[in-house]
Amino acid sequence: MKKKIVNKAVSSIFSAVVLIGLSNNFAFAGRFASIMLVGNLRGGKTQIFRCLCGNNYNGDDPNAGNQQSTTEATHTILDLKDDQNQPVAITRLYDTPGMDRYYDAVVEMARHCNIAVIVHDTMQETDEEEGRRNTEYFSGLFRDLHNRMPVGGQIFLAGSKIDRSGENAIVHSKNCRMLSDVAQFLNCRLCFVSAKTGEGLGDLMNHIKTTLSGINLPVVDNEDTYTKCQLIPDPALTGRIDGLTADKARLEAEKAQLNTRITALNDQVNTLNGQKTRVENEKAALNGQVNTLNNDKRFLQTRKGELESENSTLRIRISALEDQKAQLERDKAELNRRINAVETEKSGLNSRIRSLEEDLRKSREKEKTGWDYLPIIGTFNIK
Ligand SMILES: Nc1nc2c(ncn2[C@@H]2O[C@H](COP(=O)(O)OP(=O)(O)OP(=O)(O)O)[C@@H](O)[C@H]2O)c(=O)[nH]1
Ligand SMILES: [Mg+2]
Repeated sequence: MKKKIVNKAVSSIFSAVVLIGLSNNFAFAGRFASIMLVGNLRGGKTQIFRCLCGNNYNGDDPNAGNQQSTTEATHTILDLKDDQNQPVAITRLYDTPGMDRYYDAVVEMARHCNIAVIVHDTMQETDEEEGRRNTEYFSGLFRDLHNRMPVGGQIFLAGSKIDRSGENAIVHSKNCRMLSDVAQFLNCRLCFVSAKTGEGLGDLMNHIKTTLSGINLPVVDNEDTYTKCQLIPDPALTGRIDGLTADKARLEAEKAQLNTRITALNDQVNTLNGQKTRVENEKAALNGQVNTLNNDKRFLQTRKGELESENSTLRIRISALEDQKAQLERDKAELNRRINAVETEKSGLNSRIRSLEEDLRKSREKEKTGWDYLPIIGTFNIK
């Protein structure tokens, strides 16, 4: 009986161990993840991809065929395990092309990816304008990826080629600073790696594993979407893209010409506006003068009215004075006539006085001489 109980206990423990083991296996065997390396041209994605897949860096080998840009999304399946060699996820790691014309197709891939690693060359020559464009590019890429990634998806930033930092410390630190600003702004993880020396790749892989362990992953692998050659454009499309690129270049040239014309026209408009302002100022000044002159005119018209009424008063007075003058002339003529009459009377009287005096003198002579006539010795006049 005792032996039976012991056997039963042993077989229960054994079945429990087997069950736990199996359940662990099933749990992890069914976790499938996808990771994409994304970023701009020549950033170092393909070399990082090679190294994460367990291959050697061959970026400096001219015969390796890796000097050319990637034109296809390729993937390798990695069976990721943690430090305790426990399975993390069966992972499709995708390398993607960095050329602009694949941008839309590449961001569409994010719909299937749980992690996207944005790779940027820390040795990229960057002036202020370029730095601003890079920051905009990262923000736009982050937004486009984030909008498409499944729930729980994570985006990392990876600064690449750090083995070259000694070649130009200023450029390197500029790019590192820009990346850490972007990472802080977008609140995403940043690591620095070199595919050439392997530096930082272990950290990157650890971040990937830790992140995948915390994400709810699909239990069925149905995302075998982006196989090799998936993104090679068909010749008809390439021709069309080339045509559109040529059109775009032509339109941009036209746009530049139009912008130049617009600038010239704006200059003319500014000049004309300047002239208009001057003319308007002159007009305002002239209007001021016109107002002053109108005021003067009103004043002069009033004054003219006053003077005209004074004039008519004076005319009336003049005509009255002329009447008076005519009367005076008439009175004067009358007086002259009377003076003449008096003169005539006076000369008549003088003649009479003289004749009387003659008579008197004669009579005195006669008295003295007894003569009727004596020569005249002197005369006197009555005045
Ligand atoms: N010194 C150094 N050079 C590297 C490193 N990684 C890449 N390179 C160089 O950069 C070149 C471009 O690297 P790729 O990995 O092809 O870049 P990519 O991002 O895949 O480029 P696209 O496919 O055009 O988008 C390589 O040919 C190497 O010459 C690195 O870690 N260190
Ligand atoms: Mg590449």
